[in-house]
Amino acid sequence: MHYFQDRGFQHPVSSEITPRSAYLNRRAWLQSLAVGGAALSGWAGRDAMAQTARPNKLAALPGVRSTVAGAMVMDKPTAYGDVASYNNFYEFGTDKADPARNAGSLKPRPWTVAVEGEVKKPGAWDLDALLKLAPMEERIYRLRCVEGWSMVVPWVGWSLAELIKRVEPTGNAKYVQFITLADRAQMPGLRSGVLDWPYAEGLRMDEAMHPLTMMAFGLYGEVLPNQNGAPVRLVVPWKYGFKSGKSIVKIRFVEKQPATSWETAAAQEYGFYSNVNPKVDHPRWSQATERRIGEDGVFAKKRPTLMFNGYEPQVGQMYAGMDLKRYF
Ligand SMILES: Nc1nc2c(c(=O)[nH]1)N[C@H]1C(S)=C(S)[C@@H](COP(=O)(O)O)O[C@H]1N2
Ligand SMILES: [Mo]
Repeated sequence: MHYFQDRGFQHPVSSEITPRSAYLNRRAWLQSLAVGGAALSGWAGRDAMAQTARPNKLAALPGVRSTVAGAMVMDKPTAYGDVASYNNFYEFGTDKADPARNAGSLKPRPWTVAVEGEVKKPGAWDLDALLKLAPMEERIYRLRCVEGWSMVVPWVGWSLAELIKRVEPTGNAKYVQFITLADRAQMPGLRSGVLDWPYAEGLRMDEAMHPLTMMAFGLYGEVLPNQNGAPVRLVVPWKYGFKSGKSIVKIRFVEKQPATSWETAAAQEYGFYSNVNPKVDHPRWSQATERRIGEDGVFAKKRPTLMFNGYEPQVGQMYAGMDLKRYF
């Protein structure tokens, strides 16, 4: 991946500056000059430079570099091949390789997302309307799975707040529930009883409105691979990955804290909040460190897990005064 090129005018961390990577960076830059020379002048050129190189596997879905605080982490993005082949999507099987193998049966079009509950403007949003709802942005987020691994993904989408503003929540809307597709004809994993289907997740209203909370339609400048939650998924980067429901079909605004599939399955292990927190261990394992996918050679060091997955400056205030051991 042409990673350095994507950092705009920021500098990579010093440990990553090696002669070889500097050379590769320069070569990528020269190639971009050769193919896109005209686009390099002015703002359009800057936006183009900000975008992550496409793998050319699926339809293009470009996004402009996000200006949301915290939206562009400095970590090197995980290779597309890893992002699209090491997945949790239990509707297609519980093995990491199952979603990529089985999700070909998912039909991401036509698609509608129903918005209901405590809103003044309930209704069904067609995928094409959602794609046009707000400008597409590229955001490079860390994703930390509760199992102890992490990735860095260049998503394409917009802040969920954009949709929430348009549907006008009532004063009774305190939480948002997300329901994802559960169709036995498309999803072989539904035959297993590992979770209650459909997969359900939830956020507090302020979490849902936070600019980092994202509706993602793509990654690496292309539409989402089915195994990553096509055609639209949630991404909540400071929470464990399971809060980020894939292939969303319903968004419901409610007054009471909604049930979630993982809490229903094992309430002692998976709380409603599920903020990434290295100081609150899972009952069966530590959450202090993580394995970054792509760095898993024999000599790879584990990385320390960061409070709120590194997004504490942006999200910490929402939890001020809360006992995070109790509200895990
Ligand atoms: N519908 C649905 N969404 C889901 C899951 C799932 O099994 N079903 N797994 C979650 C978990 S545990 C993680 S870590 C992330 C993984 O996203 P990725 O495969 O795109 O990396 O998706 C989340 N969203
Ligand atoms: Mo996960």
